[in-house]
Amino acid sequence: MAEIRHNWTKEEINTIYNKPLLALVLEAANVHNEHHVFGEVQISSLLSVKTGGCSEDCAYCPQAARYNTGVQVHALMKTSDVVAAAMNAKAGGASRFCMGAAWREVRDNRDFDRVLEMVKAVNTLDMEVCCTLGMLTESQAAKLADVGLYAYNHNVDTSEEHYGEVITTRTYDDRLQTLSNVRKAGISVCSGGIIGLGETDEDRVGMLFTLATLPQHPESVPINTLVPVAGTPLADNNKVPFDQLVRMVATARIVMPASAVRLSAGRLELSVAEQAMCFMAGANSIFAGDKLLTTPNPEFNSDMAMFEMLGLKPKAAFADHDPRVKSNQPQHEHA
Ligand code: SAM
Ligand code: DTB
Ligand code: SF4
Repeated sequence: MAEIRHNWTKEEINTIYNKPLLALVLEAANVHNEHHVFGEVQISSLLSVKTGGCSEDCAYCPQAARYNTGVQVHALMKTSDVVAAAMNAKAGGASRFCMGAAWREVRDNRDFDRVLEMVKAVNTLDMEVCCTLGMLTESQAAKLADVGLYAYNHNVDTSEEHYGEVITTRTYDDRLQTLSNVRKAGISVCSGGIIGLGETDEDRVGMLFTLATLPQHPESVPINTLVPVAGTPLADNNKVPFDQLVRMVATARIVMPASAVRLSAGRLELSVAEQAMCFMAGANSIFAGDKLLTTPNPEFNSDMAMFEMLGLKPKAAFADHDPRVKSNQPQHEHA
């Protein structure tokens, strides 16, 4: 079985990323088959619990207050509405429910108390509860863990070198500090990034290098393709050619063999055949439901038709803690 390594060099990752495409996919498929149940795909559902009006300047984001994107600002939702959405998602086969807030960071106030209440409530539905709320301190992470938060999403987004071209209102180190706070609290880490931000292949390799050399790999690695939104500085960026997405997915799979690789934003632009190649290359998680946070995602029924055609099966919640399931057990630390 492919060893789980934390000492990858950029050169090694670069060599993998640049292999002939089908050789790369074959290698990734083999690693995938060793570490995961082939064809099993985790379904996550996303809900924006607080939308728009964000103080940050993330150049891709429709929710940044400083760009005119037409996104309707919405204060923090009521807990009962969030629970209803989670029940709906569960009925549709989702095993993970992720609540997103357009915040720079969490503040210790009544809104945070309400998010803690939401986490507690969704937890009773026997789903993996995930949040993405911006930067967290160690004590905020501990509070989320106490109420049963399963996972926290916080993306590094791109390479350390390219980061300043995309976001200036916080640093790469701020991002890494939050990931470390989440890890310390014993919460499962979800961290990946976006392609299509104007980065080079070297930056893509650099992003995977950051993730694959963390002391423990993120359990979940979302690979988003930029959804260009009118009004944001990146609205007119070139479309990412499909083979580059496959390279990214396959390389992530090879360098982080036990992690879930999530084919995240951007699926609406992909055909079933293109998505199939991503699943072959090691993607084993998606966001389902016709909306991501503010932008559209494939219709639930068309995703189910794709699952049927490709023979994919939704993964059960908490399967990683089930000793009967092949591999992907919580990782032990290696040097
Ligand atoms: N505000 C929190 C934060 O920044 O961590 C949580 C929500 S934020 C919208 C979550 C992630 O969504 C971002 O880190 C980014 O990777 C992704 N994202 C945002 N806008 C996107 C877009 N237009 N296309 C693709 N991914 C996007
Ligand atoms: C992630 O990596 N992608 C999701 C989730 N984590 C929070 C968000 C995608 C957002 C796409 C733009 C939008 O819908 O606003
Ligand atoms: Fe705010 Fe998050 Fe959007 Fe950045 S990505 S502007 S922090 S909501």
